[in-house]
Amino acid sequence: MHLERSRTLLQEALEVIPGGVNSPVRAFRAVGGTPPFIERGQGAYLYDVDGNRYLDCIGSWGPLIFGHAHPRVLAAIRDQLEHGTTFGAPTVLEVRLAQEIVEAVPSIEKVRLVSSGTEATMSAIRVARGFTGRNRIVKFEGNYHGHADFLLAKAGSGVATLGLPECAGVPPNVTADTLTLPYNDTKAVRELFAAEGDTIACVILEPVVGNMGCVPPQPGFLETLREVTARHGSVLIFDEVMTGFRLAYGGAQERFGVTPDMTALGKILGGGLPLGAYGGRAEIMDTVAPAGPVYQAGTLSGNPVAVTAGRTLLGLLRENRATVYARLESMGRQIAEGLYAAAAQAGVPVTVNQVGSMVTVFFTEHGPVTDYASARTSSTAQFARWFHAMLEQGIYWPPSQFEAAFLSAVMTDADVEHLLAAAHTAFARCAEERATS
Ligand code: KE4
Repeated sequence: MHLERSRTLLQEALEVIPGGVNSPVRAFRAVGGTPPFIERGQGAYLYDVDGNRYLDCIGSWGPLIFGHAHPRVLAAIRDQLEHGTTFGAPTVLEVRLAQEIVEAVPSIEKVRLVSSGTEATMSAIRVARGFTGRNRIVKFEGNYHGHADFLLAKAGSGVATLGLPECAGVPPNVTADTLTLPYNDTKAVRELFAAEGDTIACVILEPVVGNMGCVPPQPGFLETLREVTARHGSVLIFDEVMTGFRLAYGGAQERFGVTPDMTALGKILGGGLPLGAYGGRAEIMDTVAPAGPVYQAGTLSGNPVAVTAGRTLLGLLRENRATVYARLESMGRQIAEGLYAAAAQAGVPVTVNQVGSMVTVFFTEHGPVTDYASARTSSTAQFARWFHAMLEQGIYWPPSQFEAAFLSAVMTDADVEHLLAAAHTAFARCAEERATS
């Protein structure tokens, strides 16, 4: 596999863009090597500037559940472009998308569209603070909710990937009201709320974590959060930017049968274009300006082109609802079981976590991985070796131990076989390195 043109482009990029990338995890700092510069995507595949083809197991970090350049999505975008790209004024399109979100997501009675997942979570928390009149928020170690200052405490994703102790530039007073608990620690949640529940504005979490690698909620965890927040008048926020429309059409809250007070959305919602949303009970959302006193705004919020892309992708999911989630589930399970078997055959100890079409291989012999502490027992060096062995065989896996892979509905059985065959070779190479190191 040659990457000459990517190497050249990376040098140019480093001259004018911090780290050469517009989002840290893309830089391959956690795994080393040169990130391929991508020229185009088509279906389940990416093609880089050196002519290499990859099976895409990232899908732009979640949005592309039906793969790249889906013809229905492209056609809808082209049609909308003929009418213009943005108006900064109300349109029927955003009303229709809002109606579709209300219909799809159990917790959402009213919704505000924004342009990213960060905006969605940041705004949801401001609304929860405004609605309750309280300041303190609870998040969980290894959960990432975007890069709003007050959320960069023990975050996951790029913060975990880069091993940043905390984030420079965030004044201590800004995170002073951010309490962080271990994920899945029901006892710690109960103790905190018994002692101080009436001071907590909200709890925000990834109902299935993707940002420390895939970590599902233990039985009773979501139900406990629902119980204690209701009892103490705190707002329960599910950050479903990653899980929304992926783990079920109604997201993790539909899959697990636990309805939060508010939900943040992104990724799939935008159909591959910049779009996020936050919503919840009408009495909470009616505090948002201009209906109420909590201010939030955005020049391109509800952008008609992004809304059109998102509505088209949601339409594809609705049309295929009976089959697409079952397909993603069975493919996810087949890949998880196949990865585990391949690692066992090579004698490489791993823990594989999988929920629906989210999968992570943790290179640890100290499983199960149920929280950030157990996730961090993984060998990032072993993961890096495995990652590059997969990449050299044409499998584009997330370049971090602390991220989840995302499967797409356009992957074929042959793609799955290719992935698992590559994994066998990659684990064998890890075993050789272990033996000689
Ligand atoms: P954005 O601002 O990147 O659209 O969304 C932030 C966000 C919020 N909540 C969850 C659960 C998320 O996963 C994200 C963003 N996820 C990362 C991947 N782990 C995006 C990739 C990146 O940062 O480049």
